Amino acid sequence: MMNLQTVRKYFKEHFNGEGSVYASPGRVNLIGEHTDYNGSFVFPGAIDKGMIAEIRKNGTDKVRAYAIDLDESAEFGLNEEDVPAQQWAKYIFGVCREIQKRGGQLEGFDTAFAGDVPLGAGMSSSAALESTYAFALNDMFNLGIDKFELARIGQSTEHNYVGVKCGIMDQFASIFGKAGHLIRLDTKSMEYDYFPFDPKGYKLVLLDTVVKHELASSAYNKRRESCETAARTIHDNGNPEVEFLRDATIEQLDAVKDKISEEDYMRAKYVIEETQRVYDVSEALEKGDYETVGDRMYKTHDGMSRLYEVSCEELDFLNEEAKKHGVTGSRVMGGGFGGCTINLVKEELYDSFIEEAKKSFKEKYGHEPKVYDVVISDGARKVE
Ligand code: GAF
Repeated sequence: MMNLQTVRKYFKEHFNGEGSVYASPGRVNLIGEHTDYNGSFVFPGAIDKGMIAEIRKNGTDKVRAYAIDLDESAEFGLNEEDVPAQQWAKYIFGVCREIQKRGGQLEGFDTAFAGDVPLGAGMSSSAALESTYAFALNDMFNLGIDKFELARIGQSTEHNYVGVKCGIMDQFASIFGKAGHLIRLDTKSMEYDYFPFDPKGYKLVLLDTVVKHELASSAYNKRRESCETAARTIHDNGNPEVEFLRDATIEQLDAVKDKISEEDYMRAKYVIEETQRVYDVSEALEKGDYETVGDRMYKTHDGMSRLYEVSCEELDFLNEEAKKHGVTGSRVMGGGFGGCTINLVKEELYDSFIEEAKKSFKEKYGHEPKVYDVVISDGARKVE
C-alpha cells in the first residue's frame, strides 16, 4: 500500500490541499545479526516496501498526524512533555524531539502516512517510519542535517521514546539504501560500501511466520546488556584494546568464562562467531560463492537459536523445511522472537520449496507463512 494516490487522497480528506510526499523503505539483512550494537559488520539492503508520508507546515506549534492504515489521529506539541498516547505517534514525536535536541528549529505540521512493510515481521517498519520523518523534516525545514545524523535521529528515537536500545543498522539501511546493492557497514568506524547483489540463478525470499512473541523489546535490551558485560569483562582482564565484542576473540572470551554468567557467555560467543561469518560472507560474495554464503546463513540460524536464543518454534520449523528441501541458505532475519526467515534459494527449487513450506507450515500451525520476494531498492527520498 506504499501508494502515492492513497496518501494524497487521505491527506486531502483530513487536512485539505496538498503537501510534499516522502518515502523510506524497510530492510532485509543478508548476514550480521545482533552485531550492530557490538561494533561489528552488517549486510543490509533497503527493500521495495516501506512508509510513505505527505506533510505540510500548518502555521501552528502543533503536529496533527493521521495514520491511514489504522484510521487513527493524534495531535501533539513539540515539547518534551507533549508525548502522544498512541504508540505510532511516539515515533513521529521522537523524531521531532531528536531533531530539536540537535538544534533543528521545527514548527507545527500536518501529516498523513501509510505503509506496506508488514508490522512485526522483522523488516523494520519502525525504522522506515522514523527515516521517513527524519528525512522529510530535514528537507522541509532546510535543516542541513547529514545522512549519518538522520540515521542516528531514528536510532535515538528508538532508544529514548520507544525503549528499544537498537543498533544503527535499520535506520542506516533505510536512509542509505541503493537499488540492486547491499550495504556492508562497519558499525564501529561507520565506514560502508555498496555491494552489487545480483545472485545469478538464485532468489532471495522471505517467509513470514506471522508470529510476534511478546516482550521482544525487553529481551532485545537484555541481550545488548549481556554483550556489553562480556566486552567490559574481557577489556578489564588484560585486553584494553577490546572496546566491543567485535574486537574480541573466542580465546579471550573463554579466558573470562568463569567471571560472567553462562547466559552472557552464550550471547558473546554467538556475536564473536557471527562477526567471523560476516567476514566469510564478504569474501564469498566477492567470488560469487553462494554455497558458502548459504552455509553461513544456516550457521547464523543455529547460533541465533541455540546461543542467542532469539528464534522460536515457528522460525526453527521453517529453517528445517529449507534444509530438508536443499535450499542454499536460510535463517531468522532481524531481531528475532518471530517474524521472517530469509532464504537464498536456487531458482529451480523456488516453486516447489515455497509450495512445500506453505503446506507443511499450515498443517502444523494452522496458517500459511506469508511470502515476500526481495527487491533491493533505494533509500529515503522525496517522492514529489
Ligand atoms: C533489530 C534492531 F533494530 C537492529 O539494530 C539490529 O540489532 C537487529 O534487530 C538485529 O540484527 O532490527
